[in-house]
Amino acid sequence: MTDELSRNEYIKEASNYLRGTLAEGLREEITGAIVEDDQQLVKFHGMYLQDDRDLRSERTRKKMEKAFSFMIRVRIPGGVLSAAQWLALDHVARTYGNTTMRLTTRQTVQLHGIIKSNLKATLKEIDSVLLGSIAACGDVNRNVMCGANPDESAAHAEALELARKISDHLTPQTPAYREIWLDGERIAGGEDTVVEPIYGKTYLPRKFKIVVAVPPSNDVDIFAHDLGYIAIRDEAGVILGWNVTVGGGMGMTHGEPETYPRTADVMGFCAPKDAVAIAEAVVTVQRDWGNRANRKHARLKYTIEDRGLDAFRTEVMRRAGVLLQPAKPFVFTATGDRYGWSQGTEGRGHLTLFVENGRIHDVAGAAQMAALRQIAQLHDGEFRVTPNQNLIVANIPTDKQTEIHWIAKEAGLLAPWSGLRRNAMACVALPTCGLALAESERYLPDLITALDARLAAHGLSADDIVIRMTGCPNGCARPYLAEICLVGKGPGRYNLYLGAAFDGSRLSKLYAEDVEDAGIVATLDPIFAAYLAERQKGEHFGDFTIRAGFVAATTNGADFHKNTGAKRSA
Ligand code: SRM
Ligand code: SF4
Repeated sequence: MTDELSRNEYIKEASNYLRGTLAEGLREEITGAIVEDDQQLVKFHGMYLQDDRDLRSERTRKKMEKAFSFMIRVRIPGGVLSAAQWLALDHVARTYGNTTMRLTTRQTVQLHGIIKSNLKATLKEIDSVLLGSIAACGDVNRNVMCGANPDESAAHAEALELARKISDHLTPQTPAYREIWLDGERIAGGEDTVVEPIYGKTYLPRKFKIVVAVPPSNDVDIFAHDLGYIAIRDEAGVILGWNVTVGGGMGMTHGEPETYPRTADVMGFCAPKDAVAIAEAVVTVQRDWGNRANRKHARLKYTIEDRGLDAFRTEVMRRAGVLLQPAKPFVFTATGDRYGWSQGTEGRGHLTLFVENGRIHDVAGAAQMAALRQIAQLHDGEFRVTPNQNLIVANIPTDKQTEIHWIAKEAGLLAPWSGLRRNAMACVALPTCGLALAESERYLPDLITALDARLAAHGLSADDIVIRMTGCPNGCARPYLAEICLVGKGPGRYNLYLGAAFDGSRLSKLYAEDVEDAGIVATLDPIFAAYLAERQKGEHFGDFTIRAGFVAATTNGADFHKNTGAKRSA
């Protein structure tokens, strides 16, 4: 190893396949935290050490340790859970967590507020329903996403099968997870090729994300991910193979233009039998070519910018032993979820629920945890977390549909929402996220109420407009692909980006910097008015803001920071 490697590379190398001193740290009762190197390693086990940021200053004043607890992210390929699994997650959230469940933008469930001494009990209960959190975070392949649109049942089943196969194939093999959390027998270390045949001792240079999409829905936001598969079907709906996309990503840092979000490139088309081999080859090329010195330049999107798509494709084909064919035509129409009932096969129905920003809790007038628990006790079908932080109760037999409908309605999971709210996402941000610069999940609902009042005044309430907010530029709610994008800059301040495509294919552009929260409505209102007055038939808001000259189009990630700022004064 050379001195140029980032600190995390040394931590991984010395960790004995992700063990570090986690087992010892768990027994250390004097603190609710774990040592710094283990904080990096525990991510590979699907956990983050956090503290309640609302309590920070008070505890510092009282000379107390921060209010430490852990967030556990469960690995759920394609977001599909059985009713029994739902009930187990609900139980651990109420017994050990902060009594809420958080559906994420990658179709997983996060449990917040678990103190160190409860980690093992929580993970054992999760394991008892055949779920786990290994590799939900860390420098490895994360949860594999899969389109959730219930109108595409047959294709969904095949897409889900691929997502699960890829997920299994790329799950780390280290026995450390079983040993540490589930009291499994300790197994001695070994050669990299034996313990981790795909990753080796130092795993990947950075996180890695894979999705499977079924057009015309782009609910997974395929262009935001390191690797993606687009189902290509014949006229009868049979999947002929997959277009493969590479090099998407959202994260950037304010004031560092060498970091930027990027939309993925379509690299070619592969037959169904080759899809997993392609995934392995893409991962190993990134393992070997990715930047291990600078973590801000370590994602696959930068490897592809640095080496070029052609060289990358050639190396992937060589390693996989597969000749990629030219990509086939495909059309995406939208990134949102399809709410309400849709018809499945054999008389079964699917009900897509609206869960605001993915947070399930029991609050006055909306006992959502209780309602979903009741549904899970009634229903032996599936629960599917969508890529938009919502939930589908899938495959409900006819005789249970009315009862489930009313339980969901009563809990506020079915109410009619405006075009803006039903297309909204916010990341978690404060108080748990250590990287948040501004509020997000706790603020966006109120902002939407204020924006909705203006949209109603313009007669635009029913129009689908995608809005996303994050508390920092890391991009956890994929904001740069939203037609209205608000990114936290500091307490109560946001950068406003406009001009992304409704189908998720084009990034936005900076329109106004450092907008105070109180000024967001006034900044957008004249643009809404112009949209009403000047839009063409069927024109989406993001396309309009470019055609009408409010922002320049971003055609490629590397242009993201060029030609920014308001072009037309509102
Ligand atoms: Fe994220 C880090 C939450 C999806 C890009 N993300 C974090 C952490 C763990 C903060 C930290 O490192 O300390 C956040 C925990 C907050 C909390 O209290 O729960 C966090 N990310 C989330 C979730 C829960 C947001 C949500 O509201 O749903 C999503 C969990 C996904 C999952 O279940 O696996 C989540 N994060 C994403 C996405 C969207 C996606 O993957 O589709 C992105 C952008 C896509 C991408 O990766 O490029 C994303 N998260 C990041 C980044 C920036 C990565 C980069 O390349 O720069 C960080 C920070 C980092 O890695 O250094 C980050
Ligand atoms: Fe935290 Fe930033 Fe991700 Fe929001 S975007 S959850 S503030 S890391």
